[in-house]
Amino acid sequence: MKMTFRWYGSSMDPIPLKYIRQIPGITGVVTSLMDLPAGEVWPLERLMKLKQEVNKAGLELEVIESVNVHEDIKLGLASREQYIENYKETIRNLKEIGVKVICYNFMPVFDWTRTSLDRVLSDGSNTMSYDQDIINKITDPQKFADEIQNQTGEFEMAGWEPERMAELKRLFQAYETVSHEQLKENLKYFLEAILPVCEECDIKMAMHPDDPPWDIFGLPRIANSLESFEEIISMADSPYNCITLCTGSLGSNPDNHLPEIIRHFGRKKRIAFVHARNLKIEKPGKFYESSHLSRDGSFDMYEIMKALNETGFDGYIRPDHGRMIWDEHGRAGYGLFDRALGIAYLNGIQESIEKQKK
Ligand code: DNO
Repeated sequence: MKMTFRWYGSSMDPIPLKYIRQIPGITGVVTSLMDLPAGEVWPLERLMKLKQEVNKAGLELEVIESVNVHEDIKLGLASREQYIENYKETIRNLKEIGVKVICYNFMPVFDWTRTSLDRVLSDGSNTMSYDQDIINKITDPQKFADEIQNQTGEFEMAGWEPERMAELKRLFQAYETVSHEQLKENLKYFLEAILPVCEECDIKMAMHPDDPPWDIFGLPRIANSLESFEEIISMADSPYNCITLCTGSLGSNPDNHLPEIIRHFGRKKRIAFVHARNLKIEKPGKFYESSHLSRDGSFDMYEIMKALNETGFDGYIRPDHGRMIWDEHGRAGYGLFDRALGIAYLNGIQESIEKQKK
């Protein structure tokens, strides 16, 4: 498997590529053109430049996270046709720079959601947390979104694009008539349209689970369990219709048995990308993001890595959200230090699994 690191681009990420290059075992970065609104074609010229910059630092660029899906596609509006054509063109351009995997999600309106970005843990570090009781009390999602944006400092929340956040009211109204079944239909339509292009370009689509893995604010969510992903990979049956196995997103629902889900989709060769992180479930619907270490959180990271190895996983993996430690100032969840510690830890587990195999 290839160890990677999410990086937001030199104008948006305070972490220099040369630091990332020094993390043991790293092969490449996972990035995107974050300033482009969802639905636009990613220009080849900009992609070439990005690739050159990453390669010059001694790193590969084979995974994009994310090419965001325009809301009109998720809503199934007639205007989706143009956005789907644009998505196809972006896929073709990504092929030109050697990309192998595109991570995306199909969550209505909000991407990942947290209720706090800076909860202080007993060791003095800061972390992100989620509490469904807080969400249940929110009557105005716009106010909530503004508060979260205020906590991010100068960094925009990935997946919370300003142009989307600016029209929350309209979007909430538009989703009033979209059921879970309709959302699935719209996903199927999208996948059927783009997968032939993915096959032609040898690029896997890796769908990210809903985070948290249940409906929020009354919006339908459809990618949050073994069964729902089974439905998703079968609705458009192509080896390019794959999953981003995000341990933190799926695992915040304790009914999701992570090693079992990994074995299930790993055997089918449908896991293209892994987000490996840990979190501590405090009670149903309430959790905080811990260090990657198994005993700090609720997941057995050794069993997770073992399941990946057992199914011969040879895709891309990255540490996921880290805490803010050592007074680092950066993008919530995406600092350098704790994610680098996460990689060192995953490397250690991997080495011991490989030695035991021999
Ligand atoms: C948050 C990320 C998500 C993820 C998207 C994939 O930290 O895991 O924003 O990138 O959902 O499209």
